[in-house]
Amino acid sequence: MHCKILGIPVQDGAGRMGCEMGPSALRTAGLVAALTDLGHEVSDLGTVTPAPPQPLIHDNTALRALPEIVAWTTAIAEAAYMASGEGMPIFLGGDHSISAGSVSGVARRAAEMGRPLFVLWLDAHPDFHTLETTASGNLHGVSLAYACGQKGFEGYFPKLAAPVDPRHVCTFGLRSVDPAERQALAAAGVTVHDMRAIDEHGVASLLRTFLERVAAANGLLHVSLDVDFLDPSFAPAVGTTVPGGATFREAHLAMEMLHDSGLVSSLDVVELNPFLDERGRTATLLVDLTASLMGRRIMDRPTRSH
Ligand code: B3U
Ligand code: MN
Ligand code: MN
Repeated sequence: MHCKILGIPVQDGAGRMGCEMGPSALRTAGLVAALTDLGHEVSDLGTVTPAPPQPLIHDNTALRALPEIVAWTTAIAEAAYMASGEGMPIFLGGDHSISAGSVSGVARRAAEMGRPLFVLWLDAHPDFHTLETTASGNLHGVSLAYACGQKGFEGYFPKLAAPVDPRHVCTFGLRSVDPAERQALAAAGVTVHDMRAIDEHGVASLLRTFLERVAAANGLLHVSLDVDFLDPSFAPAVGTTVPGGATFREAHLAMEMLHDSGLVSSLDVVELNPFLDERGRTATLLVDLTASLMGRRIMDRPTRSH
């Protein structure tokens, strides 16, 4: 596989500073070597730079850094479109607002290829607010809703070439959902596997069912990995820790199954805040999880997927 790494040092979408150091920490933790060791060709395409921000006014006075995030989204969507189609773009955040651009860019490419794009959103949060409903005003909380073509982004965020069908989205690991998001997820038909569902049914059965749907539709699959999907006890480097997250083995199992499916066409690794890390352990874990997604395994034996 040809891995194409893009650094996207956005922090204005999160409530606190530090995510701009995310790409550097992931590179320092050995991402390129981990992928090369697995036999992949790796191109580090460097750092995306934002378009110049334009003034924007919105009725929701809580919104923070709207012009900056819109400018980033424009640039990221273009970079994602250019990097996709062949090989495996890996988008290094940056906070989760970067996925407004990464998902919309790869969705445009998938539509041109005549393939449906599916999205697996590994996160404590669904990030399904609109510009009207977000109370925090932090725009890392709106990226999935935007990419799915939810209402209210017109005239602010770039027009979507190909909105993702919300019925092709699976949110996985949720445990912090605001009331407006709960309602919007249900209305849009997003698949929600919250931590309760993972506790009851396990990662393997829930993920297998989703992957079978992707395969049956001949879909492409974008995976968006928010650090807070993981339990903060071993992934502390994130601004929005929520207890009760995925364990070390649950996360690796998900990555190993994703690899075995052969369906993943692009990946986000987001919300790493190295300022909050403990001697690089979260960055190292994210590199190891990315390696599992790209084929590292404990024993040289394929996991049975059926
Ligand atoms: N839903 C809340 C909290 C949140 C969303 N994403 C993160 N935190 N990381 C909000 O601010 O929109
Ligand atoms: Mn998120
Ligand atoms: Mn989150």
